[in-house]
Amino acid sequence: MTTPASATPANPVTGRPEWRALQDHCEQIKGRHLREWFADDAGRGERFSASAVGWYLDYSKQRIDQHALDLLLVLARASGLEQRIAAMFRGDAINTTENRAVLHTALRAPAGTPLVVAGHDLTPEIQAVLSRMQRFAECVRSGRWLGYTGKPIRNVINIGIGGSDLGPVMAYQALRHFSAREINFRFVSNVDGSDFIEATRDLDPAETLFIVCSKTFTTIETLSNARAARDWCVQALGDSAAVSRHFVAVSTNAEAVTQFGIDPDHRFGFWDWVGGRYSLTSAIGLSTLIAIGAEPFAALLAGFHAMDEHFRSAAWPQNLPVLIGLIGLWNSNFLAAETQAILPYDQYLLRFPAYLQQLTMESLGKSVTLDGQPVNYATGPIYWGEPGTNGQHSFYQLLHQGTRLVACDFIGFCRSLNPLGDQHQWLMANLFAQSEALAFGKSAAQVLAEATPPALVPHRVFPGNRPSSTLLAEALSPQSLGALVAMYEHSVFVQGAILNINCFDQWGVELGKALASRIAAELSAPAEVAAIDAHDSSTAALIRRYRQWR
Ligand code: G6Q
Repeated sequence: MTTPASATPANPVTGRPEWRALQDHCEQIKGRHLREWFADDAGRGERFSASAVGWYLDYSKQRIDQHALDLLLVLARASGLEQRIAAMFRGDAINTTENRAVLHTALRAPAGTPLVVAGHDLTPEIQAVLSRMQRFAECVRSGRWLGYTGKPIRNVINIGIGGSDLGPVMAYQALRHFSAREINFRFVSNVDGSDFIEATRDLDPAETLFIVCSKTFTTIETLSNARAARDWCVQALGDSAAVSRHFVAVSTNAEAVTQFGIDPDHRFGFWDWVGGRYSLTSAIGLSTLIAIGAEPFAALLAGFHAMDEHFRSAAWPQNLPVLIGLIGLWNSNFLAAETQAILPYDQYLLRFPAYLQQLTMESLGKSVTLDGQPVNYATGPIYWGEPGTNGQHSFYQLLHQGTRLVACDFIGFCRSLNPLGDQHQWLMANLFAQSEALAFGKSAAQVLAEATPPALVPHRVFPGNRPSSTLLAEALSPQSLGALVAMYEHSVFVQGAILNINCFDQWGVELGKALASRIAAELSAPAEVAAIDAHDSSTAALIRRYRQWR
């Protein structure tokens, strides 16, 4: 959706002269092909690039010119991005609908960096939790933490959902190369019992530790799975006292944790100023810390922090999160790309697209401004993706020849963690080839010149001009992963600031939860009591069918 020309000047986003200027400029350049831009400027590939904190960003294959970039930078400034960045780092309550500060950046600041919010220095508490996490992780890793029957822990299961699951599972998968191989790590999130059953079926409860991650400790999925885990454990070990050796919790809700039966000393806390999808560097990262150990975990935090500092202080034309955010805005709001593919050419980043999907779509999927006014512009492109090269053999067809414009982010590493013959070379050759093919395509003349039968020519033409960025680092490591995640976190912030929406709430998840609670009661109630007909005719018919067939 592009902005309607009738946007009122009063509109704080599309009414800005800077926004209008971008629309006008977009009209002028959107017919140009990347082939022309590269032909006209031999230095384009180098010029439209930036690097920081071990990451190189090439955005030359975006359909953008210097003037568009300059206008975007002006728009960002006019939108108050600078002040908003300062407000976030300072601890202002920028999550206005929940009246909360947004301080995930404080979680990864080095010890000894005071952060005083409302007269209170947050750093000592943050460091105290981190130290407890480190001691506990070391105990588990070294085999000193014993289960109820005296056996060391060989299995760690993280129970959580959304922000209390996607960060831990993504980080574990990403950093598996650095993980303690003698411990199995599993992640249970879905309220579907199959998730829990499959995760535990081959495990010995006497050797299993559950980390129940829930900021609120009220989430139905997590509490259902935690209860199933408690039953599984107590039944096998024959004593409810076993819970204290096999369960720890990560939560802000001390009371509910104790009520559940988890030893208060085994609770790792965090704070309401950490949003779920921004919580990987809080105690929610406990499973990651157990997996990789204290030093690599510190390197992960350092990677995050280095990118935080880069975001806060680097000049915007070289600022990776600012550039990624502005390009995202350009693609979505001016070129009308509805989706953004995340294409990591690294098997360890298997869950990275899913992680980013929550980060971006929960943050930017809003249709009212900070003041509650309806927006008249697109927000929140659809993020999706798969690791390369698998995607090439499935959905890349649409990227190359479909009718939709899909913006792509390629992510790759120059050194493999598992060199195997020439396979890494092939992997990276594919990455570079895909971005080249998307940008430049293949014209009818080129296809014909290959002696293609004329009837086949239209089928073999690649239009090109499909925008992509490429992110490269030397190698996947805790440090480079931390920087990568922070880069995307802040790019979301940049888009939210310009779009004038709240990136830190998620009211859109509430209605379904409330309806599910009501329907759950109706599914189990006797037919004469269940108020099924109070629903619309579709929902009522589905409920009746379920009751009949179950
Ligand atoms: C993330 C959201 C959401 C949240 C889950 C789990 O930003 O807030 O995904 O993380 O709903 O919530 P709890 O941690 O409270 O169980």
